[in-house]
This record gives sequence, structure tokens and C-alpha cells, in this order.
Amino acid sequence: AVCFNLLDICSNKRKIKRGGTGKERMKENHNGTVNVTLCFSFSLPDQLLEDGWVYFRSSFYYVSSTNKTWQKSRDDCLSRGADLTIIDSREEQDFLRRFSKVMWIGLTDDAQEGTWRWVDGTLVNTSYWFKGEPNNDYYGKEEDCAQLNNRVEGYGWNDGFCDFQHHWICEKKVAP
Ligand SMILES: [Ca+2]
Ligand SMILES: [Ca+2]
Ligand SMILES: [Ca+2]
Repeated sequence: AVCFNLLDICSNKRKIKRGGTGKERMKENHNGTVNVTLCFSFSLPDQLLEDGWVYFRSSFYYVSSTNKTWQKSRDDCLSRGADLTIIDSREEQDFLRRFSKVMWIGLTDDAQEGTWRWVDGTLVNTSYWFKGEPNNDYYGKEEDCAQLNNRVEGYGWNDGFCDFQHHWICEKKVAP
């Protein structure tokens, strides 16, 4: 699965230099390890890394350089073949700390107040809210969109006002 997905990325970006498309390459080298190596050597430096994607544990991450509302941020991720980031492990939460910006993530309670769902529809399992968050209060307005935030008291999640413009972080999974 890793192999196919990686090749999809390679062939989408047309960065396989020899042997035509990714799919042709797959037939030539029907061996998982070789294919993965090929994809990395051709695709990562040439395309994804150039475009600012960072790889960690079967996902690529992209941090925006501009600010948008939560919905517009999500639209941007979708247009990149990704979605806003879903944080489903302590390791992932810790990894994302390196991006020291306030960033929208793929978590919202817009559909039902207080019920936080990831953009793939799943309910939050483990959460990393700041103490006192989610408080659902921006001077009387509801806060329905989650953001990663570095504060003096630490690093965690805050529910924010969805129409505010922040940086955002997309995640593109390459393995199930
Ligand atoms: Ca994730
Ligand atoms: Ca809310
Ligand atoms: Ca809040």
C-alpha cells in the first residue's frame, strides 16, 4: 500500500525521470523496497520537499505561509490532495510542535456544539486541549474550529473563531 500510494504521488507529479510513468515503473520493479526507494529519490527532493511538504510517519505535512479562515484553509488542503491535519497520536502532536505558528487543524464542533469531530468524521479520541479550552467563547461568539497553539503555558489546542485567519497545516497520508 505504501508503495502504490507513493507511486501515485510520483506519477501525479510526473517526476519519474526514466521509464515513463509511475505505473510502468511499478511493473518493472515489482518489489516494495525498491519502489519505495525510487519514489523517495525521485519525488521528494524534486517536488514535495520543494513545495514545502515535510514527511513524518507515513504522512506529509504542509504548513501555509499565509493566513485564511478555517474553511478556506481546508479548501486549500483539499485542492492539494490532502486535508487539514488529523492528530491521532502523541508522537504526531509532539512532531507538530516544530511548526511554531498558530495553525488550524482538521477538528471542528461546528455540526454539534461540544462534539468535536475530525474532518474524516471520527470523534476525538485523545485530545491535547489547553487548560480551560475548549471554552467556546470569543467575546460572545462561538468558537468551533481547533487550532494548534504555542503559548507561554505550553503547547496545545484551542478552539478559535472559525472566521479568523490563521496559518494552517495540511496532512497527506501515504499509507493507511
Ligand atoms: Ca495524522
Ligand atoms: Ca464550539
Ligand atoms: Ca477558545
